[in-house]
Amino acid sequence: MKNFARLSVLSVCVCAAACVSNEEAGAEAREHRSSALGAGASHANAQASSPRCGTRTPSDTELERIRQHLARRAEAAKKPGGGGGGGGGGGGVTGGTIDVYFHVINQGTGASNGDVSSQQITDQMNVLNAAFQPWGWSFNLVEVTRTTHGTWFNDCGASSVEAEMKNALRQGTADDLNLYSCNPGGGLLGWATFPNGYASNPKDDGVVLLYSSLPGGAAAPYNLGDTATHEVGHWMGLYHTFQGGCARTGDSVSDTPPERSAAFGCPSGRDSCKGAGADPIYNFMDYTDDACMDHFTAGQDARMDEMFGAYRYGK
Ligand SMILES: [Ca+2]
Ligand SMILES: [Ca+2]
Ligand SMILES: [Ca+2]
Ligand SMILES: [Zn+2]
Repeated sequence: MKNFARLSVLSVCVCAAACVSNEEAGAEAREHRSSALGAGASHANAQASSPRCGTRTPSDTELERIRQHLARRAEAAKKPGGGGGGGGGGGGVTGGTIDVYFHVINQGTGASNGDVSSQQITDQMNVLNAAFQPWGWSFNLVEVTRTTHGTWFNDCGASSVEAEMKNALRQGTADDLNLYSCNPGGGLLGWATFPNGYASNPKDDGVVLLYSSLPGGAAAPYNLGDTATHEVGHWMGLYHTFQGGCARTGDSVSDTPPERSAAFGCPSGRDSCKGAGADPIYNFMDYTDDACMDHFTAGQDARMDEMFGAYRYGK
């Protein structure tokens, strides 16, 4: 069961929207392939000497394509008579309940082998809900799967293994969240796919987490569950607050001040770009410690709502 809060004023011509999405899907597929080749293995983040997050950095071309798609939707929603029906998933949403499938991959019994406890999963869901509920989104755990598979557990960071694992386990459609916990290695805490990637590769859609990043895990200072918050932020359509450095476009969100590079620890008062205020080190989309990051902004909420409506809702 899903309940999504719809924007009643938002709606688009179903035909036009369908044509646009098909065109976009092809483009995203090409993009994904070329960026994967460029990166060498799997989800390497070109920007990061740091390991925290392996989510790929979208290219300027991809960002521009998304910007145009969102602008067309916003324009279509303003047209009188554009409010009818809303079939085909063309409507806008401001929040809702997202069904979650949690896939625990382990190499045996016990937390040290990746067999995280039900309590940790419950705590993780609570962390996600606390972070997103102020902005209208909640997460409903519908199923936990547990798989003992040494290769999936230890090599989930390799794209061929990741694909095999996801092809076997992923459930639901574009507006359902699949989380995988495993041990990707290389210091990676997790990575996510973006909403606009769903159409070209639905089985790849989801979030992969280092098992010990769950609340109570061993990955201190990243063991309060905010790796999942951060990665689900990507899954909802957000980028790193340091994306693009000090450039004005940055993370495509206007109320997160730009920052030159990722922040680590909790460097209070850091201000790495001229103007626009101090760096957003307390934001969930930076690289700071779990204990440091504590919020999304209204601008990020608007971005999540737009991205979810455009690429996930009803898809
Ligand atoms: Ca919202
Ligand atoms: Ca920004
Ligand atoms: Ca600044
Ligand atoms: Zn990230």
